[in-house]
Formats: sequence, C-alpha cells, structure tokens
Amino acid sequence: MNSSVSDKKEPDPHRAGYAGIIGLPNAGKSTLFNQLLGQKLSIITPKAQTTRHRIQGFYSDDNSQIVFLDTPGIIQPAYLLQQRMMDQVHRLRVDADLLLHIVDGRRAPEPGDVVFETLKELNVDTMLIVNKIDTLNEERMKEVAARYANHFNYADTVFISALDGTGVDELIEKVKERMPQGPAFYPKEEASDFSMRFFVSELIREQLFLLYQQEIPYSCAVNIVEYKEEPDLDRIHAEIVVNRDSQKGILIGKKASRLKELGIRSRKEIEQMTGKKAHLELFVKVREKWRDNETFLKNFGYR
Ligand SMILES: Nc1nc2c(ncn2[C@@H]2O[C@H](COP(=O)(O)OP(=O)(O)OP(=O)(O)O)[C@@H](O)[C@H]2O)c(=O)[nH]1
Ligand SMILES: [Mg+2]
Repeated sequence: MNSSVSDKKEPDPHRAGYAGIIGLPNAGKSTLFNQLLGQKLSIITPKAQTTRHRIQGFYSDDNSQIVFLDTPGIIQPAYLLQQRMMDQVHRLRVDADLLLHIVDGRRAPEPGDVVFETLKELNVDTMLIVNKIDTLNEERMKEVAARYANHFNYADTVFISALDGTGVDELIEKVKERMPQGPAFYPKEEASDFSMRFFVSELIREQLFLLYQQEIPYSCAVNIVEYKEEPDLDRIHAEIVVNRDSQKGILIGKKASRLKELGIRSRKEIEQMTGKKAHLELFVKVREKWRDNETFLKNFGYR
C-alpha cells in the first residue's frame, strides 16, 4: 500500500446550503431548530400552530454553513392567515437543498396525510427525523420509522430528542454531507437575519399562547409600534390585535389583570434576550377578521 496517497488528501471542500424543517404542528420543529442553533431563535409552546413565519437560523463552522429554516406546521388552511403560513412551507420547493421531515415518534402516520402530499409536491431530498425518542423504546422507534417509510421514499432516517439534544450532533453531520459545495451565504458570526422588533413580537406571541386558552392565541397578532433603544433600557410599545370585539375583554381581564400578567411575563422574556431592562407597553386593538384581510396580514408581516 502506498500511504503517501492518503497523506496528501485534499481538505474537505466548503459546503453551504439550505435545510428546511417541515412537519405537522407540534412535531417539535422549533425545538429542533433551536437545538441545532444552540440558542432560542424560534418560539415553542405546547399548542399547535405556534410558528407562523418561516424563520432562518445560520449554523456555521470552519468548513460549512447550513441555513436552517423553521416553518409553520402543515395544515389544511381554513383562513387566509393559514394560507399564508402554508405559502411559507411551499417556498421550500425552490429554497431548500434538503428537507428534514420531523415526526412525533408517538404518532403513527395516516394514509393520505397532508404531509406526504406536500412532500411529493416539494420534490426535494428528504430525511426522516423521528423525534421525541425520550418517550419511546427502541423497538417502537424502529417500528414508527418503518411505517413512515411505507409512505415516502426518504434519503435517510435519524432518531432524535429535540428536547434533550440526543442525536442532534449526528443529524448535523448528516445534513452537512448533503449540502452542496460552495461558499457561505452569510457572515459566519451571525446567527440569524431577523430584526429585534420581529423577535420581540414573537416573544409576546409566545406568552399569548402560554397564557390564553382556546381560540384567543390563534386570533391575535402582535405589532411592534415603537422600539426605542436607550443605553440601559429598551422602550417598546406593542399592539395586540384581536379578531373580534368580544375577544378584547377576555384578553384584558378583570381590572386589566390578564393583560398586566402578559406584560410582566413578556417583559421578563425580552429582558432575558436583550440582557438589559425593558419598558413594555401593551395595547389591545380590534381589527375585525384581520386573519382574512390581505392588507392587515401584510401590515402584520404575513406575506
Ligand atoms: N418529550 C419531548 N417533547 C418534545 C420534544 N421536542 C418537542 N417537544 C415538545 O413538543 C411541543 C411542541 O414543540 P414545538 O417545537 O413548538 O413544535 P412545532 O413543530 O414547532 O409546532 P408548530 O410551530 O405549532 O408547528 C412542545 O411542548 C415541546 O416541548 C422531544 O424531543 N421530546
Ligand atoms: Mg414551531
């Protein structure tokens, strides 16, 4: 054997590409997204349809950059906002080099599931990611994977717990291998490209999902009207937009107690993210049927 051949091996080429995270509501897409990036960039709640936007996060190391895309859970849209959410998923057809189809390992696939239809339409190489393995035994994990593989031709399968991080490093390595060769798209020290205003509106929306029940979180949008950065304090003025007049009272609560609670919880989250004090003012506005109104949706950032 001539060992000099392997000694002179070329260094690995630089790779860069886009990996879209896709799946049903509540599968754990945003939890995985945050694990992959090592920080909280996307909001997470136990309720379905938490994520409404497509969110980009950049994973970089010496010889690669992966742009991970978190997306809203796949549903049959019932109103225009949900249609806009599904448009974000469908954009993966052109934007993604690879898809990560994440499934809740406790949930069996259903024939005719809207996810499989979407995967076929998108027509991008797809890995099956069986999530929540912290709740499953090995036999069950394999059984679930085999059942999904009956419905779609996956390029690979990885078992993870997005919650505790098991399997996530292995997943990153496998994603890297499948990225096209090329230079980085974004400066390597950057983690994302969205604005502080957007992130703050998301943190308030996260608290809305955690604090209110039934249709309320689904009927609200959060609009940052003013964001003033002072040296030791951020002054933020946010509007919470509701869909119907009757929701305003529920949101505010007796003697404004619920809105106050929302304000306190949101402010704490914002301060934790910015590392400085925040002054947060919340106002509630009614915009009848905003979820079906093209102009409102645009104004609230749902394009
Ligand atoms: N036990 C367990 N729970 C998980 C795991 N990953 C996510 N979860 C939980 O599942 C719930 C939904 O997680 P999200 O990350 O918000 O799910 P999503 O797919 O982004 O949901 P949508 O944005 O609504 O489509 C949360 O309560 C998570 O804590 C996991 O690996 N194990
Ligand atoms: Mg999500």
